[in-house]
Amino acid sequence: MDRRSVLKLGGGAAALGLASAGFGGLAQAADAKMVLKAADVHPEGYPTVAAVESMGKKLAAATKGRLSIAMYASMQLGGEKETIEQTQTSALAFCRTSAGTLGPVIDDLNVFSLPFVFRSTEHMRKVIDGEIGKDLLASVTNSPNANLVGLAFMDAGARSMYDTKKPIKTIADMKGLKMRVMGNPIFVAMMNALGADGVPMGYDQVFSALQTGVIDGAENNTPSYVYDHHYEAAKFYTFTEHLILPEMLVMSKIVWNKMAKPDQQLIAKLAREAQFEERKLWDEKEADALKKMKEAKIDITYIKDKTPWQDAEKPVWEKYGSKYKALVERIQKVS
Ligand code: GTR
Repeated sequence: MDRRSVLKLGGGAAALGLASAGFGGLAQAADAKMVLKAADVHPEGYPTVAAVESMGKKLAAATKGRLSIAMYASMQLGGEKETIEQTQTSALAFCRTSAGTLGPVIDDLNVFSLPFVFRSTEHMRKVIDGEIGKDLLASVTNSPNANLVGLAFMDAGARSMYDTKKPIKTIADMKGLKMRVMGNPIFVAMMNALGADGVPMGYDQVFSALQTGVIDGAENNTPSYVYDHHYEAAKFYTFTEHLILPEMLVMSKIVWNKMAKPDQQLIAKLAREAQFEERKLWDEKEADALKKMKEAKIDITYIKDKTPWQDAEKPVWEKYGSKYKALVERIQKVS
């Protein structure tokens, strides 16, 4: 592609990875070969990565290779905040991210970041698969400043505490622990409500922060804990399951708007399929992660009665929950 063509393409060209030689600008975009760039913080083989790669293969098959997806896994392009920003500016076409990291960009999503908002992962699945999920994807797309299109939700199980120091058996054991959380004020408050010290930090820094003692622990689901290596540094895992936080697949609105309607429809359909494909992979990966934790002799604690943990989070609900009251009521009604 010559320099003039590149200039003509403007924003979005990078994410589209317009690969075909001789592509002469947007007027011909409908038949141009596009490699859509996607990013994920997790490594190859992780359910979210595999589901988006599979979506890319289906996209390539359906368009005879005209559209495809190039996955940049393992934080090659930075942490989640960075990849969201790259998607907003169209340096990336897709970003798979946690709803928790997107909350500061699209406020409605913060409803999922309220501790213990779901009764179980089954409850969460029904919510993201149904009308509420649809409405929240629309909130992403309709958010005037986000510049993103909400395509799909994905499973991420339940998040629990882990640390390098000692088994966490009761809330009292949380006292004074420096615990990493995602960059969202709700999570800092959530940790502080338990007596710990919530430290917001990008996911790309967590492993080394655990190793060097910059933090004492973090919280995450078991596949992230195992496959992103945190379990090599933090040997104590406690099933508090305080957050059941779905993942999201979002697209750059700049890139989306450059696509023909049938391509948009195809992408939306395949993203919805990826939501269910990831779920199957998720269940397998969770079982595998637990097996690996046992093999590695991780000190595992189960919390039988979560009521004290839920009660401790009441101040967080009081501070952050009231504006999501209507949405929370809808969520609670889903059975
Ligand atoms: C993982 C999630 C990532 C990221 C990470 C984190 O479970 O899949 O998207 O949010 O947690 O804690 O930052």
